[in-house]
Amino acid sequence: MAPVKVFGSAVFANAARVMACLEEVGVEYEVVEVDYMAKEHKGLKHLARNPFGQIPTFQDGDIMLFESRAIAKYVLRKYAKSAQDDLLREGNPEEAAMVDVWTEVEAHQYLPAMAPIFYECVVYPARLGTTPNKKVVDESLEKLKKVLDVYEAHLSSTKSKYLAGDFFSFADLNHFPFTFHIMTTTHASLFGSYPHVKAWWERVMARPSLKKISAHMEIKA
Ligand code: GS8
Repeated sequence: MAPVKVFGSAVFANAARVMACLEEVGVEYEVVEVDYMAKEHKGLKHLARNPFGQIPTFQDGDIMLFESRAIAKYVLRKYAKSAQDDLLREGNPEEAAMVDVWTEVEAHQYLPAMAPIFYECVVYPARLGTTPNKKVVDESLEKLKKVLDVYEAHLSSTKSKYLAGDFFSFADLNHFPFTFHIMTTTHASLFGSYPHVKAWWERVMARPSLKKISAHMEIKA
């Protein structure tokens, strides 16, 4: 069977999310490079894959998908071989609900607070050679601290190893790509003020799938 294809390399955080899921379920995949600097993602060929002209897109036979979280869920639903592989915990409505809650929290609280720091301190310096806009970064750090306060309280009160319970799930994995990049900046030190969050992150990064993908994520000009 032809391997599934991910359009966009792991340099793109949202593509890294998809690849992490493929690694988790052990599916062979082909990475098709999309030349971001040449704006290939805005060209007709890529727009046919994703009308919003974004990376990643994903092909599995006749099915073409975009939106990394939707792709990732498709991969987990289609290819998880055992209940242990099922990072969505679909066999257990209560656990699945907790996975959904922390997946939504990542998308709607965590990432919006973190994304401006990611762009200012990682993407723009690498791609455009700019220095971070201090006002934008400081405002985002304040927002991120408020979000991390909630994570710290959650992890310490539940005494759970992971966000949705004592099992690694899609909710944890979703935090991987952007947090990984922030951890390459001086703002990694922020996590030192949140011992439960820091310990959770170390557990998350011990996953072989994430270690493997993280070796390919460095953003260059
Ligand atoms: C976001 C994709 C995205 O912003 C998803 O797939 O999860 N919600 C979508 N992709 C970036 C590259 S990855 O950081 C991208 O394509 N940016 C260019 C653009 O938006 O034009």
